[in-house]
Amino acid sequence: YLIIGYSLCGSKFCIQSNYNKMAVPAETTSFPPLLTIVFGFAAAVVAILFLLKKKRPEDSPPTANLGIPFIGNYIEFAKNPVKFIETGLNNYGEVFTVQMLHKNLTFLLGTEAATPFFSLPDDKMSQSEVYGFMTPVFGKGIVYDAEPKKRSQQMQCVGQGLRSNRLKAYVPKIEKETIEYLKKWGEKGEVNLLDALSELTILTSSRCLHGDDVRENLFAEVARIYHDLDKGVTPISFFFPYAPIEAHRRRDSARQEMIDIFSKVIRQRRESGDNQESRSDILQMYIDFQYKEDGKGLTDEEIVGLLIALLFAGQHSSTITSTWTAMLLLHNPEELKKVIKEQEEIYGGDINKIGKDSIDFDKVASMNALQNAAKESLRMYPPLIMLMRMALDDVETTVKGKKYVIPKGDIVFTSPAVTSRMDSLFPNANSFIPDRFNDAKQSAAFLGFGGGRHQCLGQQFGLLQVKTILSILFRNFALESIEKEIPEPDYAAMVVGPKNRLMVRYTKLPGSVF
Ligand code: X2N
Repeated sequence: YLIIGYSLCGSKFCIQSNYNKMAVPAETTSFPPLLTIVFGFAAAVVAILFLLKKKRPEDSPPTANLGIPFIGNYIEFAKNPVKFIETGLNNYGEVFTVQMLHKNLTFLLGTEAATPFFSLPDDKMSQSEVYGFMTPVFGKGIVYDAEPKKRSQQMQCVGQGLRSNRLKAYVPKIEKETIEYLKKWGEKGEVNLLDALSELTILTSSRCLHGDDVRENLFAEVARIYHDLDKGVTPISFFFPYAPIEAHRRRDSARQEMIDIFSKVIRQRRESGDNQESRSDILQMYIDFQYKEDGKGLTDEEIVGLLIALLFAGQHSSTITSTWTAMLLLHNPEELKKVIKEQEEIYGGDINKIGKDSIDFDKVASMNALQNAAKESLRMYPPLIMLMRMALDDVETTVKGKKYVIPKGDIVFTSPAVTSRMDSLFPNANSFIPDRFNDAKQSAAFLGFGGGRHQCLGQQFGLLQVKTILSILFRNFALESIEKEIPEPDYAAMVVGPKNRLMVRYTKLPGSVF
């Protein structure tokens, strides 16, 4: 880098050396073009960072080089992060470190190596440093940006709204939205499944999360604002969350708008004495929530922050999962047959006659084949292809008994996308085999919802939402994929879904509710 820096500088801009004094004509030494200065300066900074870098201890993981020197790692990572990590796994094994500019990224793949990633407490494996790029979306002091005590209480509050006894109340809400939405489809036609399920998912999320009042009076506005927030999470935001770009300006004003809208709703609800009985949505839970220590409630900004975080978390993951699940079932007729047969058993009738029958929590809970299909889709195409932590201390891990020490300060990665395709964990990893989740070992290796200490709080809710939607869809329409191939995942996205459109042909079934 010093060489590049000097030669760039030296070519136009006289540095104090005899060589240049003689070789460069006087007029070109007078004023250096801006680009040259910038380039030279950047190169010098990088060079200094390299020179200052501490040598890593003997027992730290092997260092991988996966592209042309210096910037190759970054380029290969940005092009296709999953392929990048897979190459590392094949060439260096389940633990390796990649230097990206001045940072060390350490990858832990497979159950054994990733154990400390999932099980160590936050003061060793920390989320707040690496997920800081979400803070301008969710807001200051929300989730990853909250101090530990506050965060664990927020998480408890979030968890409560997304678990067991609460879930029963969400099924009729999801059912109502799904039927209203599918009504518009008519007798037969063609749709882009990803777009359709994206629209349907945000409608169902809004009804469960925000409640009937917001869903019925403010949905169009909330959906528009959510769109701006969502577009504010780009690969650029991941590296520079506050870069002065248009997407970030829109993101910031969208968050303010969200606060303005919901502050009014919260005030109205407080004034009219709403409570958990009158409103069975998550917003009401947050309004009534009290922190344990001081009995104080959440501020309006905190409530809105949590609502945004949940909407964001649920929107992409559920849309993507329901789309892949439907698509993979349509491309695997034997597996689709099992799912249809299960619907017929639960509803006690032919698939052509059970569209009118309503759905409830117990029915959804008994849809095991459908759930295995959804989990298998998540295994093959996890929307979160990688998860991250910052090592706040030296952290030990082992691979086949061999010990490695990850130095303090490393950014630690694991990858559900890569781990899920390891044949050692999932035999025939590239085949769609939903029944594999009846096997305890493969079930335990599943990373579609992360795992350990910070495993997904929304997993029951997400599966409930996906299963309810797909049950209603399959009982009311016969579907056929127009696409000959299953599309590739779009690894350039922050939350990874199918790259291309996914057209399906549908025909209303005779026993349909419509
Ligand atoms: C070549 C620059 O660099 O364009 F949301 F309450 C809410 C998400 C963690 C994504 C890591 C890929 C970087 C490509 C760069 C809540 C449901 C959560 C949980 C492309 C040009 C959020 C970072 C993705 C790096 C890949 C963090 C989500 N359940 N949702 N092009 O999740 O949980 C929540 C939790 C992550 C990533 C990347 C590129 C709780 C480039 C230029 C170049 N990744 N990635 N959630 N790339 N370029 C969530 C976990 C949390």
